[in-house]
Amino acid sequence: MSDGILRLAVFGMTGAGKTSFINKATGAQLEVGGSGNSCTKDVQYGETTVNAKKVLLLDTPGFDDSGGRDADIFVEISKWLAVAEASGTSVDGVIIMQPINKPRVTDSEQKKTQLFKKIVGGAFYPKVAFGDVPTGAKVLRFENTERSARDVVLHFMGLNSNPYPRTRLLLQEELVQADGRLNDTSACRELDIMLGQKTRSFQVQINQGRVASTPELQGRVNDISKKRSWLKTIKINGKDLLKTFGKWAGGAVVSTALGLLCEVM
Ligand SMILES: Nc1nc2c(ncn2[C@@H]2O[C@H](COP(=O)(O)OP(=O)(O)OP(=O)(O)O)[C@@H](O)[C@H]2O)c(=O)[nH]1
Ligand SMILES: [Mg+2]
Repeated sequence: MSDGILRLAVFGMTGAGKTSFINKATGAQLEVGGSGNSCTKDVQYGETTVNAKKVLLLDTPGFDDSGGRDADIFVEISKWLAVAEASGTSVDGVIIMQPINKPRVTDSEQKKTQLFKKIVGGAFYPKVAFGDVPTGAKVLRFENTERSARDVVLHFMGLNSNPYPRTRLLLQEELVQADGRLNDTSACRELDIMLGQKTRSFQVQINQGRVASTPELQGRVNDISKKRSWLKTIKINGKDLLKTFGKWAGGAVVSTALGLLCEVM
């Protein structure tokens, strides 16, 4: 963007350390999770200045593999990206955080990485820092220190000469092409496949007597099915969202996610 603000979006599974990273990079004190529970509920951001340039780091709720809620998180991230697109705000880089303190990458993490790749799209990979190695993306290490967090930000600053060229994520492009129909995006299709696999795996476990068919489990299976149908009905219009959110706040900043945008409008 010609406004000279560097905007980076941070994605990753719950507990990957997204909020911790943003706190270290910016000195913010956003709430950080404890053992295993998903922490960040809404999109929020931290801001800082590096080399006299303003940097906004977008913190997103992590997918937590609980099924239905992953659909809600995906829709929230999609809305934010659509509003960003509608307001002419660029995403200058994406950081996909992956924990390295675990002995191996779980199947669920691998699937979610697949989903992030579909949100971001191959053309954007040069502006992605990743925990694994898709072609063109850069692997950077955050060591839970202020220094390493700043180094990550500096990496993106180096990539984005000023004025920062505008780049779109695949999901943003596809939403424009599909007139806002979320279901017509690669990422939504990927999520639908994942949710379908999740219900089938629950069903197989129940049928084989490996888990008891409790009302709680049945409830989760039903919730996922409902969310899959719901995803097919969603239409996201970034411009409309911008207006609606603006009204809620009487023209002022409503949520932290929009704060990121309102500052540049
Ligand atoms: N050892 C170590 N612990 C970390 C690191 N980053 C985060 N943690 C810890 O991991 C836990 C979760 O960190 P968060 O920053 O809340 O993770 P998150 O990705 O924002 O999680 P959600 O908001 O649930 O999506 C916290 O207890 C952190 O202290 C790291 O680099 N090293
Ligand atoms: Mg968080």
